[in-house]
Amino acid sequence: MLTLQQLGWKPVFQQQLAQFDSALQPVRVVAVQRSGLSVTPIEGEVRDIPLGGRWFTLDVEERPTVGDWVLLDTDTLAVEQVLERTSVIKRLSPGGGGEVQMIAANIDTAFLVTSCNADFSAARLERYLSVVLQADIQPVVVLTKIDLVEHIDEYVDAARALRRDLPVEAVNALSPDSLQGLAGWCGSGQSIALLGSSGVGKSTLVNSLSGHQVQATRAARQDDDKGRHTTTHRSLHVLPQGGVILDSPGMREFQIAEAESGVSELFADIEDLAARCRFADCGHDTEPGCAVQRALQDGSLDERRLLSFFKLQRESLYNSETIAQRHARTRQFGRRVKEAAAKRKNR
Ligand SMILES: Nc1nc2c(ncn2[C@@H]2O[C@H](COP(=O)(O)OP(=O)(O)O)[C@@H](O)[C@H]2O)c(=O)[nH]1
Ligand SMILES: [Mg+2]
Ligand SMILES: [Zn+2]
Repeated sequence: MLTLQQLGWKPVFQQQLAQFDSALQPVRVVAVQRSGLSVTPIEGEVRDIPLGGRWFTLDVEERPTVGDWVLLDTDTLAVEQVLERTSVIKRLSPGGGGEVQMIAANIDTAFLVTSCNADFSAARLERYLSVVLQADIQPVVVLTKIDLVEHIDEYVDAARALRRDLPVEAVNALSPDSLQGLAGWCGSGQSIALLGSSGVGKSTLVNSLSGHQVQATRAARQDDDKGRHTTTHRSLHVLPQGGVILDSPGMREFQIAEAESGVSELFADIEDLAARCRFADCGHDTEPGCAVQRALQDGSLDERRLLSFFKLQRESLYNSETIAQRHARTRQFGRRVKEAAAKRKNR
């Protein structure tokens, strides 16, 4: 039987219990299905439980997601409460319309997984980093498939250049011995999320870290080096080192949502430069006295990084507005439904 602590329970969750009925049982969400959840064992078994209709009237961000701690009524198995999260990873849903997609909650460390081949993209890692820093989660870049390339250092250096003090681990995900460097983040009480495209080796990492086959993996297609989606449900696994790891399906695109402060944190050096421009509203283009242009010219600032900063800043602002508009529409709709119901009553 796993204890709550072994599943990542922390004092911040314990403290929240005082305000709720003490008969409610805390369980952790291991997977989300269309109309229900899988949760950590009750009486020894992982359970699939339905999610009552009232949850679907709430915004997706308020509904339980993988990694959440929820309180169950043990008689009816109804989900009564989602405990306040310590962190949450989300992105803009690729479907559009300002929908947010939840990826994981209550995460301490995110492994940003990319392979040492065509998949490697500094720009994509910067997307993940913005979202992870925004959520106050420790990022670790995990470069996989080092057994397949000659010049590992090129990838390691490119990853290290993304942010000062960013941990970067180069591994062969198939070989447990090469994963020693990740152990420091996998200890008791730690919850780890994996972010990365399909086929980079996320499920392989989960298997090698677990010491046995817990996740289905599939060979990447040879022709274009893009993997197929083999992880159908996000899922949570307890590691021998004591931590908990969440596998997730590959993400083809990762549009950042509401990550302004994460973007600022990742590009703090550029923001510092911008603060030194002669004009407060400098566009960092042709303005005289532009400290950003000066840094570009003297080589202390990389043009790729600058363009990436502009792009992510714009994207984050734009997406935050789209999300805010959708929230407003949902609220308005809710009000209209209530008004209509009240009118019917008064008739
Ligand atoms: N040679 C080698 N193959 C790897 C490595 N990591 C993953 N693979 C292979 O890449 C394919 C995709 O891995 P998988 O874990 O399913 O990727 P996921 O989509 O990110 O979960 C599988 O065939 C793995 O065996 C690695 O470090 N080295
Ligand atoms: Mg997988
Ligand atoms: Zn400027």
